[in-house]
Amino acid sequence: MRRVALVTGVTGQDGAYLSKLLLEKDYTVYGLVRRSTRYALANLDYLGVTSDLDLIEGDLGDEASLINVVRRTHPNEVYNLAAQSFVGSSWDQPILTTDVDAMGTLRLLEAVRHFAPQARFYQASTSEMFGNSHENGLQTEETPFHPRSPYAIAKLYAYWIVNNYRDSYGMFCVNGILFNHESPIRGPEFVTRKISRSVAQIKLGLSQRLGLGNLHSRRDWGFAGDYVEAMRLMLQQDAPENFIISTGETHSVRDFVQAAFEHVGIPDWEARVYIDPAFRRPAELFCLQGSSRKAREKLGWQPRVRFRELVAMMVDADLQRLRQGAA
Ligand code: NAP
Ligand code: G4F
Repeated sequence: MRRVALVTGVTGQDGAYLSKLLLEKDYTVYGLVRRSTRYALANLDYLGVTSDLDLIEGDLGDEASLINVVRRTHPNEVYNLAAQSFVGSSWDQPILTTDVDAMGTLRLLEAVRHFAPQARFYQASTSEMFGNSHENGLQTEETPFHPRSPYAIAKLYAYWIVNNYRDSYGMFCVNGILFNHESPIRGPEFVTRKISRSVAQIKLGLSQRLGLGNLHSRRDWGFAGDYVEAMRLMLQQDAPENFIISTGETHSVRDFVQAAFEHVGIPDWEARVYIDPAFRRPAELFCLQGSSRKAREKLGWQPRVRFRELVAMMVDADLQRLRQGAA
C-alpha cells in the first residue's frame, strides 16, 4: 500500500522539498493550498513536482476546510509546515501570525484527532523559540525557551499543544526544532536569499548596493533539502520524540555577505553594503547554534551541504534566474 502524506505549506520552501522527497519515496502526496486568485506554485515548479502532487484547497484559519481535507485524504502522515514564517512581519501582523501559527496548529490537530487519529503528525517548530537562551553557546532539546517575537511565541504555543496531544491522546506527534535552513527557493524576504539575489544583481550590473538591518546576527544555516529528510525520519521512529535539526556551526550575516561576494569575484564588497534601519527588529536574536547530536544518534541524520556550498548554490541559482530574465 502506498503511504499517504498530507503536507500543509506545500507551496513554501520546505513544502516543495519535502514533497519532492516523499514522491521519490513513492508516497501519495496531498498538498494543502490556500484559496487564491493566483496560486503560488513557483517553488513546486522549480523542483518539477507540481503535476505529481494532489493539491487540495484549505486554510489553517478555517477548521471546516481542515476537517474536509483530513476526511478526504486519509493520511498516514501529516506534515504541518504552513505558517506565517517571517519573523519580521510578526510584529506587523501579530494576530494573524498567532492565529495561523498557534491556533492553526490546534485546528489541524483537532481535525487529525477526530478523523485520522492513527496518523503521525510532524510540527514545524523552530529554533526561534530559544530566543537568546543557550547552554555554553549551544541550544539543545533541554535548553529553556525564551521567545522574543510574536512569531516565536505563537510557535511555542504550537510546540506545547503538539506535546500535549501526544501526552493526552497517545497520538504520534513530534516537534522538529529546526534551525535556519535555506535554498535557492528560500523566500526573498529572508536574509540569505536577499543577499544571494542582491549579489547576483550587483554582479550583473542590475543593482549597485545592498541594504541590511545588521551584519552581526549569527545563525546556524543549513540546506533545506537536507532538513526535510529529518522530518520524514522523525515520523518513521518507533516512538514519538522531539528533535533539534541543525548543522552545529554558526556564521554571521557578514560571513554570508562576504562569502557571496567572494563567490562572484567582487573583493571590495564593503563599499557596496550599508546598514538600513528599516530592517532592524524590535527585539533580536544574537546567535543560534544548535546541537543536533540526538538526531545524529537516533535518526542517523546528518547535514550534507556545508556553509560555503550553500552560499554558492544560492548565488548561482540567482545568477541563472537573472540571466534568464527573471526579476
Ligand atoms: P515558507 O516558505 O514561508 O512557507 C510557508 C507556507 O505556509 C506557504 O506554503 C504558505 O502558503 C503557507 N501558509 C501560510 N499561511 C497559511 C494559511 N493560513 N493556511 C494554509 N497555508 C498557509 O516557510 P518555510 O521556510 O518553508 O518553513 C516551513 C515551516 O517551517 C514554517 O512553519 C516555518 O515557520 C518553519 N520553520 C522554518 C525554518 C526555516 O529556516 N525555513 C526554520 C524553522 C522552522 P502561500 O504560498 O500561499 O503563502
Ligand atoms: O533570514 P531571517 O529573516 O531569518 P530568522 O529571523 O532567523 O527566521 C528564520 O529562521 C527561523 C529559525 O531560526 C524560522 F523559524 C523562521 O521561520 C525563519 O525561517 O533573519 C536572520 C537574521 C536576523 O537576525 C535578522 O535580523 O538576519 C538578520 N538580518 C539582518 N539584516 C536581516 C536583515 N534579516 C532580514 N530578513 N533582512 C535584512 O535585511
